[in-house]
Amino acid sequence: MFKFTAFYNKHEWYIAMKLSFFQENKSNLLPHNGQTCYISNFINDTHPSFLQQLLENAHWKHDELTLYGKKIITKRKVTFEGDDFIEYTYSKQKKIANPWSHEVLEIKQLLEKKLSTQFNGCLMNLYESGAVGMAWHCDNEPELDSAGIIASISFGATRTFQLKHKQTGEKIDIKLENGSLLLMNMESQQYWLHQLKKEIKVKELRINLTFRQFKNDFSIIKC
Ligand SMILES: O=C(O)CCC(=O)C(=O)O
Ligand SMILES: [Mn+2]
Repeated sequence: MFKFTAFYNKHEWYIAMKLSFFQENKSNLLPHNGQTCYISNFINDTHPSFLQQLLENAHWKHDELTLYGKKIITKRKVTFEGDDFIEYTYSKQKKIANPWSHEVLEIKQLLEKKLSTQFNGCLMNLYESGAVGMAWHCDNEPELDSAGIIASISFGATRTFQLKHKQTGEKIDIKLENGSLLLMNMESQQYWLHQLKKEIKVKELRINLTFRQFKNDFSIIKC
């Protein structure tokens, strides 16, 4: 449970303060080395059409990665939206942000209001069914603000998100439900890997929006 003591480090304070809007205290799911918090029903029933709108309107494309020198086309589809000139390179592939769509902007504004912070990019994932997942990785690219957070919103099928400590191998499972919000600070990226587990029994699709905070000096200043 969050306690507002002087012993929190910079990152813990950050998340604790960002979470102060929640009526009930939310526990950090990690035993050490970072913070990850789960909030169910962040997007409530008043927004039932988000999944359909995102499915129809976003520019979905199979993701391309370079792993061990080989180009791989994933089953997962992705799209990247963000402020002008935001670029994101992961797995040796550079993505240039598409302009914010109406739906994603609406969610971004809700998040920013609730968390009193700002996001300048959102990587979105589309998993057609439980047969599609995402392998172990961490999101610690240099263009992300090391004092920032990643805010991950889920729509559609409930899926299992797993965290694994890089040194000790400790594992934590989190069920990500429709409308939920998962917050991860950057310290957790340093010490923990995460993956979206394949679950063959799940037949429904899922869309995930990961709002990110890019460093300002990585985006070119508009003239
Ligand atoms: O789909 C998810 O919940 C995980 C997404 C993720 O880890 C990523 O986009 O980096
Ligand atoms: Mn990730």
